[in-house]
Amino acid sequence: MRVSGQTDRLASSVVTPDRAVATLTDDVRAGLLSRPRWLPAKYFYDDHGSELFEAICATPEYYPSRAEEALLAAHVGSIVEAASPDHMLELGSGSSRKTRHLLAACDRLGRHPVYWPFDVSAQMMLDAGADLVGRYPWLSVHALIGDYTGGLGRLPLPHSGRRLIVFLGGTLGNFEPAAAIAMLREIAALMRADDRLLLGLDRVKDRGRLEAAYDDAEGVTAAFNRNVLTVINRELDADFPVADYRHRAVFDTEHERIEMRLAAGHDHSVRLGALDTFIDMAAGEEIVTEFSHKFTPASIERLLAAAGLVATAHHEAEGGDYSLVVAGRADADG
Ligand code: SAH
Ligand code: AVI
Repeated sequence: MRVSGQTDRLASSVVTPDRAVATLTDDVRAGLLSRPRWLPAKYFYDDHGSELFEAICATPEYYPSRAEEALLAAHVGSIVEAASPDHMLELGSGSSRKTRHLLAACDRLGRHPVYWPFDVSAQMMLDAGADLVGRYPWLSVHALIGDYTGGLGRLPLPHSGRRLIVFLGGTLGNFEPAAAIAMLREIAALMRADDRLLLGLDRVKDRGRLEAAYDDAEGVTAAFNRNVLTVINRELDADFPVADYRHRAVFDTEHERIEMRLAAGHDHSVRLGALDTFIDMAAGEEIVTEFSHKFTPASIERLLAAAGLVATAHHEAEGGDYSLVVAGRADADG
């Protein structure tokens, strides 16, 4: 792995999971050999997929990233003041681009937390860490490489000091409802009375805008979606005809989620070399590749409550497009 511009202020460690995490082989066996066929969304994020996600954020249709950044820019002072962090842990930090607002506000307010990004996409995270230590001479970055679905119980954060846990981008929406609550409970378990969670969540809105955000005219999201098949071809000696799969993004009103799918363009058989098997795909047959849940103020409150958390501030984008929520433990005094 390339670590550009490494200084003594940029360290990294591989996170030891609390519990066994399924391998790509396990997931492909469970997801592609069953009906409906599915794949976990985390496999989008190889180096190329991480770059494609950044390109999605720049498309005119993908409003969530801009909406979240605008909310951060507007409210970052009060968020940092309330949290007064000594340690900032960010789940699914990616390029850490929006995190700069938080770090700049920390600097303005004379708080100099250690930054702990945690991501499965190591190269993107290390490049981001190198950039951040270059920007902020006071900053120490400790990058945590791993899969956060393996648990948060063994992170090497020191016990003392106030924590701000950051989970941006609406990424919690990529969890199914029960898993989202379980994840928030694990986050709550890391928090003491004064600690804060900063959570970005996308909101339910009209189907047209939602589906366009996940099917941009330039085809960047389509390329991101198909990239998961390229990952499987490379890692599992498979031969998906990647270009022949059609990208689909459908809003499911009942479950309040966008479903991304890949539809086979024609009848074909796919070799899964590492699993020593084949699957037969019929023309039009779909693989579900991602859920992206959308929320309402009421569903956000319920989600937090189910995890023992309560909102201490809720910043909403104009028209209710997006929510940036600051939360603390519900059992904290005051
Ligand atoms: N927070 C950034 C990036 C969001 S994209 C933003 O708001 O722009 C989602 C990020 O979560 C990616 O960087 C991806 O690599 C990471 N990710 C997805 N699943 C993960 C997992 N299971 N464990 C750790 N990181 C994961
Ligand atoms: C990272 N995650 C919140 C994005 C989302 O909107 O669900 C991933 C994404 N998928 C397609 N476009 C963006």
